[in-house]
Amino acid sequence: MPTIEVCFSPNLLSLHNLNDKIVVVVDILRATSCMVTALACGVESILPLQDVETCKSMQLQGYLVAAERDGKKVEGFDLGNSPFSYMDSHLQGKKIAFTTTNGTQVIKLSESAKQIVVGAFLNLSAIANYLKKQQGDVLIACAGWKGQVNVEDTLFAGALVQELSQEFSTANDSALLAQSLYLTHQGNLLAFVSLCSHVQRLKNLGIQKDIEFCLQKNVYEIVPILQNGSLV
Ligand code: 3SL
Repeated sequence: MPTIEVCFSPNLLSLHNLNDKIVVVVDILRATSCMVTALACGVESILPLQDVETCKSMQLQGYLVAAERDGKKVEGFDLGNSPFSYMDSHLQGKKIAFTTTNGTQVIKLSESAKQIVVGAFLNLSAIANYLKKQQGDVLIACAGWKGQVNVEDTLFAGALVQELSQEFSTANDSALLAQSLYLTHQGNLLAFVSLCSHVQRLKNLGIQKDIEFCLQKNVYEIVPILQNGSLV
């Protein structure tokens, strides 16, 4: 039976051997929710990048550029980090270079993985079905916040563990911890997530709508996969 485990913070990724794992990167609020939305709405590809300057320079190569730092769109960029801004027919067929505070950092840190896919509540079942077919060991890599653990990514990890519990065995206690948290709060994810630090941090930015959207399950069927450095 393949195994499933959870890495709660990017600072713990070095404890894992990634090259024999499928890594599911998750940043529920809001990077991976945006990526799933953008690709589901017809964006051709997303190039995840770590720094703002490199991202901006991709404009010269015909990319639209998207950047978020500390929850805000970076000045001078085409797009920020709200899933609603990616539901735009003008973005269909476009390539987007994307950098965010935590989400795109984890994708880069996971580059030695056998494969990287991007997960969110929005594509939970699609990711679970994909992983069942692959039959390989899985690591769920939570973006957290600047190296710290967070509630919303851990809840997603628990939901995915729950979906896969018949087909995968747990490699260590991490999957069990996340699953137990999810099972406790699955009846009202929004109430629990509303207490979390990132929501408190984002309160002044007026993104309640984004938070509610990002907690919806199975809105999209898409499984974004990193291929040649870009998510498609
Ligand atoms: O940290 C990130 O990558 C972002 O998703 C954070 S925010 O939701 O845009 O604040």
